[in-house]
Amino acid sequence: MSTAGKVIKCKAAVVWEPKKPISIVEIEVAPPKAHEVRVKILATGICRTDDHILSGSIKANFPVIPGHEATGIVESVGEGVTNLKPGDKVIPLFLPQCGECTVCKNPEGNLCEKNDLGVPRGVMYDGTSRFTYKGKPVHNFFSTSTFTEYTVLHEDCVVKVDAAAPPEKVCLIGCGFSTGYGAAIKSAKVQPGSTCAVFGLGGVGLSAVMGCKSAGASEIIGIDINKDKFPLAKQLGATQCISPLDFKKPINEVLFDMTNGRGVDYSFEVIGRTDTMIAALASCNMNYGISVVVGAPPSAAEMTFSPALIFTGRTWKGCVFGGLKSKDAVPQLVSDFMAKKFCLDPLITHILPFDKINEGFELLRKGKSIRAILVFGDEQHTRK
Ligand code: PAD
Ligand code: ZN
Ligand code: ZN
Repeated sequence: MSTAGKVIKCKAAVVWEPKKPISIVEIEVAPPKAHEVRVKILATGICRTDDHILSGSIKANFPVIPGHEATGIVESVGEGVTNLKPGDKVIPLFLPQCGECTVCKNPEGNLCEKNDLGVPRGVMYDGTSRFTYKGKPVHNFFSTSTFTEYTVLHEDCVVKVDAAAPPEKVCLIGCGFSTGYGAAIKSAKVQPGSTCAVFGLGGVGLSAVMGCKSAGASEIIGIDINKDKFPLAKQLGATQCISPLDFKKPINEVLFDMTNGRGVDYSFEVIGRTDTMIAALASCNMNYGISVVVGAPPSAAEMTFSPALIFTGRTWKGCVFGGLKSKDAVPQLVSDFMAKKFCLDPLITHILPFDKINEGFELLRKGKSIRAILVFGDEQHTRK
């Protein structure tokens, strides 16, 4: 029996307030309005940004359904949707690409003006949510909300991908992989033969390592306080891995020593801390070095740093979603994955049934997982 046009009752992970465990409850998901699509989620990864919402370090409107890295199938479409139909395999886009705004029209821009990042409203474009719990509205998150069996997305925030793509793998292209890989190839534009330093070797940092490698960097130094991350970083392309805890001097001085006093050509902060953002900046060459902030800063953070660090010529920039235009990049990256141009398997350390979402977050917090992927229904039987 078709569910199109009807309210769907399904399981979702709701966060009622910061610092409280997620609870799985039955919610109601309204049908899509004009230019929206309702999507059945098949697999969704747990990214550190979701944990920032749970910890309260990034602002959100509560109650909220987090999750933004997923693969799904279109269940039904609203009026005026012409490029998607029920049954299409899709990836939600936490960074929209409307194609109309000044940023979308700028060849270098990717932060579409329709985004709901920064100070999120947690609702659809029309100011309302499609989610309710016992009749009361529940907010969405980053225009996506994927920790639910069904979600509703504006057509700017979803894109069709290869129907044959394995959902529990390509969901990473919806955030972690593209963010790190794009930071290296698009935002920093890493050149062949260059030296790179990646601060933070989680799912996003390891993807940056992969990006540096594919761009032809000759030296890639991985930095993390958790040495358990080193073997995988080396497998994915890091030439050396170091822990700041093993040195008395600041890590930027250690990196200068390792690069004949020149500093690295490119550095990436993929943790989300202000001290490591400054350390990463200070680690790159004082003149032509490029340092990219990828880690999401806490909403309330401010920092002080010596202007001499940039006066000499360093470039300091940040990027959301690796600087990639989401709707253009995601289907292409899925095709590249299907053509075996890169591998996602090493990033997936756990596949868990959706009900074990709190366990998935614990694994991330304890530094035991790279990416835990939550799967619904039959997908539970899919293994790497
Ligand atoms: P993760 O928690 O899996 O990885 C972070 C890594 O940093 C871990 O391996 C930690 O051990 C390590 N670490 C923590 N503190 C330090 C320290 N002081 N020095 C060195 N290493 C340390 O997270 P992730 O890979 O999922 O995400 C990384 C960041 O990127 C996080 O802040 C997340 O919110 C952000 C992000 N940004 C975007 C974007 O579009 N800019 C997208 C996705 C994620
Ligand atoms: Zn993410
Ligand atoms: Zn736009």
